[in-house]
Amino acid sequence: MSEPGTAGVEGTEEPLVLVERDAPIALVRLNRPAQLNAISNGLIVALANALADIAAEPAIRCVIITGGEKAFSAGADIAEFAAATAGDEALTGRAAAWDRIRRCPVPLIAAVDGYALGGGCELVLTCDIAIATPSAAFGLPETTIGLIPGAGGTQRAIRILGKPLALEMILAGRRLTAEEALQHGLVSRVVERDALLAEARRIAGEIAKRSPVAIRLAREAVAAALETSLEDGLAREREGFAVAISSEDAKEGFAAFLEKRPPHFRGR
Ligand code: DAK
Repeated sequence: MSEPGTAGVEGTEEPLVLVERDAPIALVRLNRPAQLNAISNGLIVALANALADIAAEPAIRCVIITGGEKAFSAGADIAEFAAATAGDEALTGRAAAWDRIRRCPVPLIAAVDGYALGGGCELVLTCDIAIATPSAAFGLPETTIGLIPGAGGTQRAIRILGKPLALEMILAGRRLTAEEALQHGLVSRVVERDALLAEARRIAGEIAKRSPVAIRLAREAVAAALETSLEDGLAREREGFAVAISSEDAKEGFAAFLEKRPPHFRGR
């Protein structure tokens, strides 16, 4: 999974992301612990590649993205940025990798322990669902180093957290505790560290039980709420509903309910 010359631990062939497959769930762990999982170009490309590989495997129905105990991710690699300029190919490649992650066709669950700052917080905002331990801390401190969030933070934080809180985070460096993140809808649960992955797997397992067609259409309709007007979003929902109700999966879901048995969805 590692890219040439982008070893997780400098000078070694340690991969930048570790992938464990246990169908229907894959777990992807960011793996630059000495740099608090700072997002280098290599790391973001490795993550996008790992998700593309996983998305091509029909047996995998949900992906959990996690980091370490001290940090989910402390954000973009500042040392790398220090050597970059706006037109750099690496920066362009980084944006393309973020776009690929955003469009991942498989649901993503962020399981967050420790710092989720800058790009780390943006990765959480990009995931479908996020859960956290009580030690998690969320922030968008880019302006502290003269940058602005570059992976969707200015757009998603305001939609998810509302303007005053998003702007306090972006303009004044406010960090959210896990409880605050829960209260404001950035995460859906806070669980103890030793239960974090089990809880993420439990949620992933629930997603995997359901119709893949319905999951895909529901994600697309919900994404429209963040991306378009209410009118367009409602139209997208109506279109998705029409596709869902004509699917084999829906027929199976109705039959299973009426016959009082579990459904066997085939993703069609
Ligand atoms: N980059 C590089 N190295 C980092 C790092 C980072 N973001 N965060 C931590 N490290 C490294 C430290 O340099 C240190 O390395 P050594 O000195 O041991 O070699 C090691 O990780 C441990 O960090 P600390 O010694 O600082 O640990 P502390 O416990 O004292 O502090 C901290 C932890 C997380 C509070 C602190 O490390 C910190 O403030 N880190 C920086 C957080 C930050 O400012 N993040 C935002 C970065 S800007 C874009 C996409 C995304 C973005 C931009 C554009 N495009 C698609 C265009 C995103 C931008 C950002 O995220």
